[in-house]
Amino acid sequence: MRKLKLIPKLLFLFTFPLLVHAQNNPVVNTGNIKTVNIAGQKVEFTTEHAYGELTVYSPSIIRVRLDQKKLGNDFSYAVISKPVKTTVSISQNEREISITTDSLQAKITKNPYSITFYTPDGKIISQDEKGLNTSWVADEVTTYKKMQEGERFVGLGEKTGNLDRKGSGYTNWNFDAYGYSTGQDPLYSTIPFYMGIHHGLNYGIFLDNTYQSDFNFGASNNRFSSFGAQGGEMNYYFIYHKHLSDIITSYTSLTGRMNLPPLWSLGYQQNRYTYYPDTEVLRIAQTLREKKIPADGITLDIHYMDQYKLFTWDKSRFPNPLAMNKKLADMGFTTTVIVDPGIKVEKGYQAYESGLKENIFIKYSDSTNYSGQVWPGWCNFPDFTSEKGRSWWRNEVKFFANTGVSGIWNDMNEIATWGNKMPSNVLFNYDGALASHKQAHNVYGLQMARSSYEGAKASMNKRPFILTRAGYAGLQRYTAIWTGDNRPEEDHMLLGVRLLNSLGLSGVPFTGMDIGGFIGTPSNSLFARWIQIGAFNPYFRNHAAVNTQSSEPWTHGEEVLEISRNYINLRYKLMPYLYSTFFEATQNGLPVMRTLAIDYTFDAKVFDTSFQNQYLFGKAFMVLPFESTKEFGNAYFPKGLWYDLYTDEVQQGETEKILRLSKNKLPVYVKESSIVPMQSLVQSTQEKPTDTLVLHIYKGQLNNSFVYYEDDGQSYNYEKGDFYKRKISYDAVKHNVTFEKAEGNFKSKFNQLKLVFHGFSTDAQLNNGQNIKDEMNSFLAPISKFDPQGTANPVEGAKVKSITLGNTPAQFVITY
Ligand code: NBV
Repeated sequence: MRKLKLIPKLLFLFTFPLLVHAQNNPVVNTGNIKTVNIAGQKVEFTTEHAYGELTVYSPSIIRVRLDQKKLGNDFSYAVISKPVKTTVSISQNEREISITTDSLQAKITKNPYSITFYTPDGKIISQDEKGLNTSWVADEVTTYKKMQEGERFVGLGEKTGNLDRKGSGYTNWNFDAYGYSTGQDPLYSTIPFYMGIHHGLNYGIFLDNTYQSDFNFGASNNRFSSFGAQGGEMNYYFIYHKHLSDIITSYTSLTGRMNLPPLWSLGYQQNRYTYYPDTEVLRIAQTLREKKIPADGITLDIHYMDQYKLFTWDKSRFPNPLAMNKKLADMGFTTTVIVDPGIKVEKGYQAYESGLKENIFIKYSDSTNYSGQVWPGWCNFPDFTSEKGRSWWRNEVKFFANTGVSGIWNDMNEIATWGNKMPSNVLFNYDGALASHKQAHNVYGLQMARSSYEGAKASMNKRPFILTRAGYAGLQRYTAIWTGDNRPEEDHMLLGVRLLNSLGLSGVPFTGMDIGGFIGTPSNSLFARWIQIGAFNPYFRNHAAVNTQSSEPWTHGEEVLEISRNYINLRYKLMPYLYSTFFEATQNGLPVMRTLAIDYTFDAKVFDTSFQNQYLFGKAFMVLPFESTKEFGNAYFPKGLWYDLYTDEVQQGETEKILRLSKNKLPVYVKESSIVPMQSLVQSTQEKPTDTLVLHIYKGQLNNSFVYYEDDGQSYNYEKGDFYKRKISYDAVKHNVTFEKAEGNFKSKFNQLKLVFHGFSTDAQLNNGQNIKDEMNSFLAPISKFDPQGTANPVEGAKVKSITLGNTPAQFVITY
């Protein structure tokens, strides 16, 4: 009897803390599902504490939205595609809702709401962490996913740290990270997209929320990975494919792909903070030509402006910019200029007055213009999140077209102001939705780059080149990006490689870093190594800050000059390969610079911190970046055969090897079965190479293909069919190389085809019976002998089968 009396007391003791917990709990969970409405490819539901929606975007993409209030206006600066009509079956019972497409399944349990994604054959790809699911702490929303055994994480754009982000946490809040440390976070741009890898499976998650967002890949906890934001909806896209590359392709089907760049932007770019006056700019250009350093771009930093006022030229430094740019163009150079968003508050200054009149500046909540201090002093800032603001900027940007400029470099667009503390009560139009700084901050840079792109495209009558420092997911549609104010340090160079690789994983193929390091002067050997790596970066820019030693390739002595020239030469000879690789990026979103994690996702070695910097440049080249101070480097060769670029020596895959390093040679290997088109050396992309396209073919056991692409490199005529596109396939079983029928109306600049076979046995026969034994020379001579004058063709003397292509588009096959 006494025992029975005790029971209510004990119950009270146990439930009391729980009740208190429930009443005062600052964490609000979604709770149980209350109502469900299935409509086509969509499921709408309400839970105890939230509204939800799941939409099938494609067989491989499912979008999830959750909010504490009714789901708002569906607007995104990142996502440009609508759901594709697809076969999907959606059903429900008391316990769960099941969604099945041809490639993916999702199950939402109802009590409480929780979602799990499965492969078609029922393997768990990703699941909400039981008990945590999605919840809110005040306005902050977070989704927690169970940490799978052995799970790795890659991507998230411009983020420091290791290739495998397991154990780290990151914040997205675009930040002017001057001289950042190699572990600093956040940096300049925000791409809230990552991929998880475990048990031979991989998936992608894109959180499309522009507020400050936070990602946790097992930092300070052993339970979950999570993603969330300081405000707005939980709004994420779940993507599943068998291959990481297909996930990137799907992600870029949502956020868009890069446009074909102007060919000159793939050439070497000489920058400096700052070249002035005009005679100095011309001297630099002239010196590049005299020293036979191929180059295409000269970039002008802030000192070209009159007191840093946008859309002006300093009249004493640049009395006739049009004439200067014309002289540069005659030498084969193209000019890029910097722009910052801040418009100087100054009575009578054209851009300020017209901005005031058009009422395009961002404002405090009391409708007065926000002022912040940057280079010109106090400035107002155009609202690029309004069509009116963008249209104003597009119009102003005509100024550059009128003065012979072809590239626009968007700087300081995080927004950076002195003090870096723009108040939260500054308002942005947000395309009609009106948003606070908190919501608009991370998209400001993207919208500025977009406005520059649209303005330049409309006024320059050719493909413009746009570069940005800040951005948000989808930035690849408008602009290239570089990694800001890095340091001339060995580990910064390698961090730069990882930043570019990570941007590539996150849908951005056109990326670069300041070669040599921005803040300070690199050692001669560091500069040499960095420029070698730069030749294998998508955007190849040499830049240095004001008050540092000048950074042109000739400033580090004769030896470094020769090394620089060799690698810049190689870059120019590879232009047909590179341009075709960029074309591929426009088609499928795959990066030009590819971490090995893309092709060798389930090989643990590629994530090893000793090997994590290795990457593929396009499909064919594996680049091994090592510090310039090292005498030996530990290399990893993934599955397959790898040819030393310089000697053709073959390396078996799935092996490690200690390489002896030297200053004048960057270790680069070519993947078996590769097809690499090259051209003769030119001093700029405006110079015509000889009419022979040299095609290097590497023997291998894999089938492979390469889409060769060419057009005029500058106009939009390719949109009307003026291109030359030809698929070339290597068949390891049938022993042949097939040139498919050429597509497009463009007449190739190459009339001759020279085939160079690597690794074929000495008695191999071509289809015409010719013995190719004596022609099996290496791709490039050893670097010490390699093209020292910058004039010789590196494939001179190498093997070959020459074919006159004429303009015949017909298919032909070469057997070996
Ligand atoms: O415009 C000057 C610099 C520029 O050279 C650099 O590349 C940007 O990242 N800019 C930052 C302004 C601040 C430099 C301290």
